[in-house]
Amino acid sequence: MKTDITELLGIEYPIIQGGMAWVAEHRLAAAVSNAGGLGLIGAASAPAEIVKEEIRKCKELTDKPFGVNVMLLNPNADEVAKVIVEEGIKVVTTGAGNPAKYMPMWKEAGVKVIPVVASVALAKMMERGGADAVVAEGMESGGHIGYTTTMTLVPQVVDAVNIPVIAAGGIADGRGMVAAMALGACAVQMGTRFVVANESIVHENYKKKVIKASDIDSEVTGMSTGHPVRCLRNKMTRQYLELEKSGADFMELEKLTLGSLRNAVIDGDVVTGTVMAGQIAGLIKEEKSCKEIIEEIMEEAKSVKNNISL
Ligand code: TUI
Repeated sequence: MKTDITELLGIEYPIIQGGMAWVAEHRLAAAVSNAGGLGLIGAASAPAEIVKEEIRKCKELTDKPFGVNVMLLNPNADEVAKVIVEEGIKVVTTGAGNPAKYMPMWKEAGVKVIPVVASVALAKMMERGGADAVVAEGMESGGHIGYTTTMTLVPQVVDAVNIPVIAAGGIADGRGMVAAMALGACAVQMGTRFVVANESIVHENYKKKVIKASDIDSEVTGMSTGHPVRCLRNKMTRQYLELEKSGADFMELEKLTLGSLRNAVIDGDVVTGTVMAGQIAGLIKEEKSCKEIIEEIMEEAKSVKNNISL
């Protein structure tokens, strides 16, 4: 299947893996890339040295293109941005901020830059700054989110920019892919679906919680502090939301979630840890390999497309 994104990135299928903190490490990224999509290493809050190691390990597992996601709240983002150039990475996605200050360095090095945006305004700004494409991420997504749904954000971003748009948020199967393409996207980015992949190093408890989740099992914490984060409901979210309602200050809320994503992903603490996942978790019923996930989505997308009669 050829789209502007498969051509731009030199990949077989228009499917990109989200750059999820703690989850998107070299094994998952290599598996997605080997299956014909674009795998990403999520730099999250890691020091640049660790990101460099992850990149090198990924290169050992695949000779297909893969990218790095830079989380712009990372205090080590400046060093990570340089490692990307030094290691000859060809594709970067960014999240949780505006990557303008790294754009000249990356563009000069020939890196394809694809910022994740949650608004039309940022999409337009990124296009002016030289972005090669944007990921329009709706608030159905897991993790740090914006305020607009995928259904409303994607067509508005498509109309506002002249670069390829990748849809993210609430997509986990072929129906979602076709719907995103009907809105004008030329690829999809998926996070939650790949959390529950065989090659994902996420703790069993976390995977089981995603599989057990229904459509209404996620919550958004941090609306009051301007840092909305979607995760599955548990003791932590109940405490957090109660504290938020009672007007607790930012530091008190931060204390509750410090290290809590790592605790959930690595140690399997799904009770007091942060279990980031999108609203589409309810659709995910079993663990599969990245190859099976991607092939099934492509097959389903083809048959859905052929069955639409207008
Ligand atoms: O970045 C993400 N998702 C993430 S990052 C992350 S790690 C984290 N954990 C807790 C708190 C904060 C971060 C977990 N999930 N998605 C891409 C994304 N970017 N969603 C929303 C945005 C965004 C939001 C505001 C992008 C830009 C922005 O403001 C732009 C500006 O001008 O600063």
